[in-house]
Amino acid sequence: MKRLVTIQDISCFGKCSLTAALPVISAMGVETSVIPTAVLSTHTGEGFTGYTFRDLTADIPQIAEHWKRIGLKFDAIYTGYIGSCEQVETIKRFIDDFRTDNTIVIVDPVMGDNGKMYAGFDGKFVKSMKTLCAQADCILPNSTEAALLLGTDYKERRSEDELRKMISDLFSIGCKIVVMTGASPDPLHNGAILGNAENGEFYSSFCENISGNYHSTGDIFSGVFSGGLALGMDLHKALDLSVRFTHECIKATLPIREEQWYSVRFEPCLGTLAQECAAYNDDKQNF
Ligand code: PXL
Repeated sequence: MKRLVTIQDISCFGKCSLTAALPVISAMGVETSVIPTAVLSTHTGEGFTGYTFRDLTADIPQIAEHWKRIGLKFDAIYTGYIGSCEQVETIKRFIDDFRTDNTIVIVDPVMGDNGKMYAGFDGKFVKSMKTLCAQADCILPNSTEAALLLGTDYKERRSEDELRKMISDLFSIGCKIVVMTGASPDPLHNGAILGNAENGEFYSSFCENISGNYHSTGDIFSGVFSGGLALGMDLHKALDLSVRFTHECIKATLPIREEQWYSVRFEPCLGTLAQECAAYNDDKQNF
């Protein structure tokens, strides 16, 4: 069984970060370990104010020390929301300690959406996040985060060529694979574009666009993509699966959009995801 560790906060209410990544990646048949970076009463996105925030940075080296003593190894390390520059440095050390030649490191540089930074982040944090991205095999920014990492202006819509250019510019940070999430080059389509610096290839995967902003879709997308890579899927398959699953979650949310304004209803979609990944695993074992 493949094993992944995901490092991100636990927002007790709001179905994002760990409370989304853990069920999704587990459903894919990947053993999922977690390092909670902070405990928040809710996520910090639009609609919530007055949330609590308990920083767990000091626990991370202690967890790492214990895991080293018991010899834990991971096929994938996937980082999401990180609360401070200091925490970024601690996580970089964790990656240095646990990365092997067979570990894939995926960094979702969670910093904002829809042209706005999430509460509590600033330019210093962007610089710090860039240094974490430099350690990754693969980064998954949305277009807001890509603009922050590149120091360019956010634009609501960019053509596919413009998005590819941004991806190529992001290679200079040092990671081989860049996946631009929430890519919507025209009003009818939404999905993701992957660029591979090693072979110069671009690959796009789109679904029909559903208008509106849906919180937590970035975390769900990154969870499925990371789980897929941990299972050994090729980049195209992992990208197609992530785009399709995220789209299904948004579709499942539409009938209860008013009450689920803070996230998406991924729960009814987990069964199909589990079946698809089990079929992928069985098929792979036949070769
Ligand atoms: O979904 C990304 C995310 C994760 N964790 C926390 C957040 C957000 C986005 O708002 O606030 C705490």
